[in-house]
Amino acid sequence: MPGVTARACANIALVKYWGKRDAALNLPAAGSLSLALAALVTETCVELDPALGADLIELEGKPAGATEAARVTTFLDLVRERAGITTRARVTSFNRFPTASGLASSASGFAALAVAATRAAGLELPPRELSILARRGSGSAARSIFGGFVRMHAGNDDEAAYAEPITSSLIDRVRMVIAIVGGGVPKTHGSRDAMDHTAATSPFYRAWVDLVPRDLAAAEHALATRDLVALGEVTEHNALAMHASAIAARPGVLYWRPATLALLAAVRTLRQNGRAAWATMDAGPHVKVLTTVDDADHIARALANVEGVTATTISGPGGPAYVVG
Ligand code: 2P0
Repeated sequence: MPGVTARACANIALVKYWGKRDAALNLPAAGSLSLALAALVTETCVELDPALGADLIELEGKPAGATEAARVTTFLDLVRERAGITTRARVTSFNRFPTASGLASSASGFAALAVAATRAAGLELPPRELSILARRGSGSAARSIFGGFVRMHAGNDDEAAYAEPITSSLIDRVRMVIAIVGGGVPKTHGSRDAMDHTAATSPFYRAWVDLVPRDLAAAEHALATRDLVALGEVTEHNALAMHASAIAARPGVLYWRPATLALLAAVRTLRQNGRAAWATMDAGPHVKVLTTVDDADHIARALANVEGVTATTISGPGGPAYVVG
């Protein structure tokens, strides 16, 4: 049987997802809002093969580790159950990310897997159904089914926790500059464990969950009114609030390195000098800067000079996940 190949873009949340209401269904505790990035693409091929006794999973050209393989097989089981089949699959996946970017992405990975695996199993799911399915693999993957700006609904059951695109003419103006912080950074906490640990132990977790709906409303208003400054302000504020809740866990979850703080300071200086620049950080030390087409080159050059930054990439908005060819 021929394989099906799909591509999906990674996304960066402007209003973050950090915490679950239900681990079994992977329901988020709150909504989120993201921008898909064209520069960060995962390509995944799924080939169903009746001769296989078990799924064969290869990531970046190497057999997947036990934990990753189990997570992919659990996801494929959902697809097989839905399609009424039991055939095992050969899965190969590559991140077409800038070299040594240090940006692993479960979002683009599970979105590409959802699209390729459903098609290989003979299912034709509409995008909303694909986003619900991708969520079961990874919460942020629900957003990577769509391009541009995307809102994820918290939902209170499986069918209500889906993503959908948000139309805004700001999409033509925005860019993201990714500043990679490298050089001997110890392995960070995986976001799945870290968000559970934050929810269980941080005195600021409840405040974080209560904050998100207000930040989502502000971000959606900014998109509707084409107000980049308002979008940027809520983006930086929301990232700092997410990290504050994580830092206050016991023990604290601290992703930042000295260069992360230097980048945050540099972004503030750029802003004081009249540039469009707002920072956001995820489950790692890297800093992503929301900016404009006009300012992106200047910002990338400025951030490349910050000590501890090993690479910078400029990305435009990405499109939806799709089957190749
Ligand atoms: C986000 N992150 O909204 C946030 C901000 C990381 C920091 O979504 O457990 O890998 O697989 O649902 O999707 C990372 O969380 O977590 C994430 P699971 P996921 O982009």
